[in-house]
Amino acid sequence: MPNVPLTRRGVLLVLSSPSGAGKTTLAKRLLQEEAEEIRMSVSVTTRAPRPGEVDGKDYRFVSKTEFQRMREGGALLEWAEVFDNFYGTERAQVEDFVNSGHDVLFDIDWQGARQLAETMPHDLVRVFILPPSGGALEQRLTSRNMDSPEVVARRMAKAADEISHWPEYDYVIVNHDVDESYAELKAVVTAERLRRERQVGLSALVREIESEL
Ligand SMILES: Nc1nc2c(ncn2[C@@H]2O[C@H](COP(=O)(O)OP(=O)(O)O)[C@@H](O)[C@H]2O)c(=O)[nH]1
Ligand SMILES: [Mg+2]
Repeated sequence: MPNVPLTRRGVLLVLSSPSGAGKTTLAKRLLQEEAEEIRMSVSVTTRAPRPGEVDGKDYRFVSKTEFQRMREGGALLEWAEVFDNFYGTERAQVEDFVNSGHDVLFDIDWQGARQLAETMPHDLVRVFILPPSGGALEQRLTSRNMDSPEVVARRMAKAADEISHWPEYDYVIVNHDVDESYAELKAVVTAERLRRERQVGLSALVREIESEL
């Protein structure tokens, strides 16, 4: 009987979208359903926590001084400035997840996706979530009711900028319906896990199969 452990190289899955397109909902659901296989990259940020956000779970909230220290010390795999706040991905966290055989999910913007494409092109899978329309996006941003009208207006302006980067992604999901979009996201993850070059245990399995023929 072939008894080769089928190890595979984890996928670095980047989900980007304009604020309010449904990315966080899709990410949370994927993490819940795939809790064994996927880990969330919890970013560090200098922005203030929103009501309900938990330090260490939604973000690791740090001061600007601390962020700068991390950036200068090379602790960040990528970082970006968004709305006068800094956001970044801790290198050590990602390495731990990958080394323990997990896929890693990133909720980061186009600037982060671009940096990861330079440093880890073979592991990266980029998915962009589009809203079905501009009106739908505005409605989601307003009804969320967590931000002041000024902040909502700024986020709408920023949305146009974020959307302009859609051609830099490998997959695009138009979020008409969250269940449908989720099924599409799962299909992407399943297919990407099956890519030959990620299935690093395959040659050993094939050798064993061949030896039995
Ligand atoms: N490059 C980069 N972008 C990030 C990181 N963490 C969060 N972001 C992005 O920063 C933007 C603002 O995030 P946030 O303040 O949580 O507001 P949101 O737009 O409602 O999700 C979103 O596009 C996030 O995807 C990070 O570590 N790196
Ligand atoms: Mg978000």
